[in-house]
Amino acid sequence: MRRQGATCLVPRLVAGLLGMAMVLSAMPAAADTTPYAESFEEGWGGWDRDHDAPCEEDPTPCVVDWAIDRNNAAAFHGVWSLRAYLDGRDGAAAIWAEQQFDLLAMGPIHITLQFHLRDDGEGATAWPVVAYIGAQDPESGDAFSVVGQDGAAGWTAYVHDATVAPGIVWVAFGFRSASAEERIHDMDLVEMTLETSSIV
Ligand SMILES: [Ca+2]
Ligand SMILES: [Ca+2]
Repeated sequence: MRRQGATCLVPRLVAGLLGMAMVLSAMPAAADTTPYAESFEEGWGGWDRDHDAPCEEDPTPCVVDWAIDRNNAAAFHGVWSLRAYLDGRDGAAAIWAEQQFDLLAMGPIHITLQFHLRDDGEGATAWPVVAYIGAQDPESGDAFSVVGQDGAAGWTAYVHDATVAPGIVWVAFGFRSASAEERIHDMDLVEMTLETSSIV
C-alpha cells in the first residue's frame, strides 16, 4: 500500500525531532541522543498501516484478511494501542505499522527501536515479530528483520537497531504469519533513541 499524503507528515515530524535537539549542525563537537516515543493515546502519531501478501500477485490473486486499527481494548502504556489482525489461513503475509522520518544530522545515525506487542499465548505455532529501519519505504515482508517470536502471554518488548545515513529514514514494526491461524496482536509504546557520533 502506498501512503497518500506521506510527505505532508514530514515537516511536522522534523519539527518534532528538532524540538528534541536533533540540531546537530549547531552542536558540532558532541555526540547527541534524541529520544522518541509514541503511545497512540491521541492518534496514530504519524504511523500508517501496510502489508505484504505475496499470493496477492499470483495469476489468481488471493485475498488476505488483515487490519490494523487504533483500539482501547488493551494497552501497554496509557489506554490506546494498535490492534493488528492477520488471518494466516489466507496465505503467508506480513503486516506492520510504518512511518518515514526526515532526520537532520551531519553523520550516521544509530537508531534503536523498541516496541511492545501483546499476545494471548494461545497460538499453536509461533509467528515471527519483525521490524525495519532503512532508507526505503518497506513494501515487502522480505525487507524486514525478524526480531523475535510471538507466543508469550502478555506484553513483550522487541528491539531492533540499525545505523543509517541522514535524510529520509523509514521505521516499521509488525509480524508475519507462519501457520494457518487467525491472530490478534496489540502493539504499543514505540520508542526510539537516535544517536549521532561526534562531528569534527
Ligand atoms: Ca498506548
Ligand atoms: Ca510501505
